[in-house]
Amino acid sequence: MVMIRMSTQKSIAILGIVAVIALGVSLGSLPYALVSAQQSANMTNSSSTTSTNSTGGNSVSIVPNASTLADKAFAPNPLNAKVGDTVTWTNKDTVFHTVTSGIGPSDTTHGKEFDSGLSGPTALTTQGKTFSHKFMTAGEFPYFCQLHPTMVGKVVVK
Ligand SMILES: [Cu+2]
Repeated sequence: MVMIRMSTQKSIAILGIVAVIALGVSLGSLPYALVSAQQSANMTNSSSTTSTNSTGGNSVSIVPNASTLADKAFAPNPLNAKVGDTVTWTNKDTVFHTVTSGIGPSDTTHGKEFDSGLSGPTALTTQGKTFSHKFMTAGEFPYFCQLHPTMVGKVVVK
């Protein structure tokens, strides 16, 4: 009886070990499955990001009739960029606009980060004029038009 019980315990122990090994194998393959799933998800993300960048670059348009379009005045909005990227805005409207950092005229630091200005060589006075700014730090950079402060946009730098 003792021997039988021993062997039963042994076989239970062996079964247990087999079960642990089987579990280990299945658990071991689970992380691999998750990692490969994440990798393929990342690859999908990065390829879609790449295609967005290759078509849009770091260019923002001030669209026609921008003064009436609020957060649709700038396209794309928000613009996603990387640290060190230069973003170029092109005035595709027929009237004078500005690209001025800050959330609006009441923002006491408006224009500190960047400002195409109300005069000077970078002023977006007419159709086709461009203004560029290089972003050296990560963060969210809201901007607006000084002439039509309802025009708002944002650059997100990562
Ligand atoms: Cu404007």
